[in-house]
Amino acid sequence: MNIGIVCYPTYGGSGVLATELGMALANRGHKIHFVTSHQPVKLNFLNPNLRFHEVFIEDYPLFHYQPYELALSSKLVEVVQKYKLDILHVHYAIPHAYAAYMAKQMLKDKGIEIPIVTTLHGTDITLVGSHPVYKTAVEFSINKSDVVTAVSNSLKNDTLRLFNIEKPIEVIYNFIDFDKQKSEADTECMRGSLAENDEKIIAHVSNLRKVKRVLDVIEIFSKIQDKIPSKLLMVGDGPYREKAEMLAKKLGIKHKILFLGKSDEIRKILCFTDLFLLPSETESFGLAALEAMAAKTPIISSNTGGLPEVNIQGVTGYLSNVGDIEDMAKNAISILENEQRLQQFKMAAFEHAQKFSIDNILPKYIDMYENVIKICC
Ligand code: GMT
Repeated sequence: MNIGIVCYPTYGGSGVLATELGMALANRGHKIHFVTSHQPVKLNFLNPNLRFHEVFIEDYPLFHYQPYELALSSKLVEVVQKYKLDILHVHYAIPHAYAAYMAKQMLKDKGIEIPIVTTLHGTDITLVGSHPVYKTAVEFSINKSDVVTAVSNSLKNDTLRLFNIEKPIEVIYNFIDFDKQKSEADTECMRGSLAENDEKIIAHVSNLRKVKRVLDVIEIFSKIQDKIPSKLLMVGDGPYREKAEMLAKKLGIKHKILFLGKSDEIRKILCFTDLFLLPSETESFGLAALEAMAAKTPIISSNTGGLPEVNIQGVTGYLSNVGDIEDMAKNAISILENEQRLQQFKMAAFEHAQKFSIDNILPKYIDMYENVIKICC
């Protein structure tokens, strides 16, 4: 198949998932065309089946906001025609589903029919999409997509609750490529000089936005390190980094926390991590938690959104109400204080992560593409 993929090219979960999906499809012989504002950060160009088409925006002094949707829909029309695409798959509804619908209409005028798949990832529905300033257009463009998928049952239910949706939503979970995970991690899991031998390593990976409750991460760690010798690795960058550093300083634990910034070596870091913290306000799936589990790391998370579909209470980790840092710290300590229990949780996390293996999930995307190409247009 010739597949066009639209996504945010940054470190966010939806862009990472879309890029991994495109690369996996390319490895299986499909021709993949990424149409994005910049080169997706994780895109590896060694595969001749992968192409990247940059959406340029022409600036003009009159514009207060640059009309990205217009530039994207024009680019999609060009790429669909030139490379004879069979399908367009857009990740994150805003504004991609809307731009794809416009492209579809323009192509129709030229006698070309193309099916559109929209994958909902989370905040495009929960935090941003349902806001009154966007809701009408988001609802319209979801309803105009030929197929709609959501990354968890929880996100599907949120979409049906928040919008008036006239079509079925298929749940296709986020996935993990275990072979890649293995090859990118150090075989020996080098802890390097990050922590002393008697210290446990705890990690948080995110874009350090408000929704991730980054300050809770610091508070939970503060309580853990009172009882268990440990270090915290904060991976990623974002608006709450400075606030988190200030809180760590105030609590007198700054020397126990390493702010590593954005990293391309997450799999190596996870390899020697003992526990992962994800106390988010809302989380449609929690790809970061799945990546940690695939690296044999148990999860202490909130019980919001799709997290209970990924992190199983008392098996792969523990879940608590949003903001309940006491409970999260207590659960973390109970896992870390007993080496045998820690090993049990590590193995259970790894085993449960297999459910989301690329081998189980990729065929669902391929079947869905084949069906929609057959019936649509
Ligand atoms: O929250 C993020 O880190 C970024 C955001 C995105 O859209 O890029 O992630 C969302 O999509 C991920 C991939 O499907 C999910 O695993 C995340 O749970 C979801 N984030 C939220 O719902 C807050």
